[in-house]
Amino acid sequence: MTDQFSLFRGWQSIDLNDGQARYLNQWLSEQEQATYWQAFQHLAWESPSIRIAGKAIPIPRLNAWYADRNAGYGYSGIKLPRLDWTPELRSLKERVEQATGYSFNAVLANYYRDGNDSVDWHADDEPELGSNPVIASVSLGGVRSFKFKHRQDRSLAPVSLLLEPGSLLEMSGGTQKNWLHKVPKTKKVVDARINLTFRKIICD
Ligand SMILES: O=C(O)CCC(=O)C(=O)O
Ligand SMILES: [Mn+2]
Repeated sequence: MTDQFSLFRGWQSIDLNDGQARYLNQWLSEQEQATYWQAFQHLAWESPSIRIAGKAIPIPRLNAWYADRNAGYGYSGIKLPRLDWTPELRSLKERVEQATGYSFNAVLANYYRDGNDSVDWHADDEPELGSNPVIASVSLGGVRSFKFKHRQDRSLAPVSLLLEPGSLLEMSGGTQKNWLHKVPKTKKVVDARINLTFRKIICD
């Protein structure tokens, strides 16, 4: 372990005032990280495009959507095909449910090939997630920074964390309603990273 990894183990709560988040580092062992990293190389990664001013622009990362049969999803005009859980995604989902105490029926997987891949300011506030959704986010591979900023209140300072491989970040309460988050691009040389955001789609 290098000293860029925090030494404190156990849930660390992140003070977001009218939002709620907590972070658990070194949650997966190095062996588990290596197993999941290997398995997730073979997810059905896609490079979706969004339309900006009539032009199709590929998003700066790869995506894949795995979910229960009735859990469809789309964001920013992107509708990803729903795929059935792989054994490794299902086992990770069960571990995440155990660690957080919440249940999930879908995962959006993100692949950041290098520091040029990113996700811009957004909230996971699609109507199918319901109000005050709980999102649990697992990181593997390269360390990337993750930022929160409040949607309105400029007196609340932005919050910046480093998402380490093997870590679990849980966002809940008013986080999606009141805050935005992003993974910025970086000019630093960073390893490829896979992030898995477990979600619960409200199905009727
Ligand atoms: O890669 C991350 O840590 C965040 C991904 C994210 O915000 C999302 O998929 O909605
Ligand atoms: Mn998000």
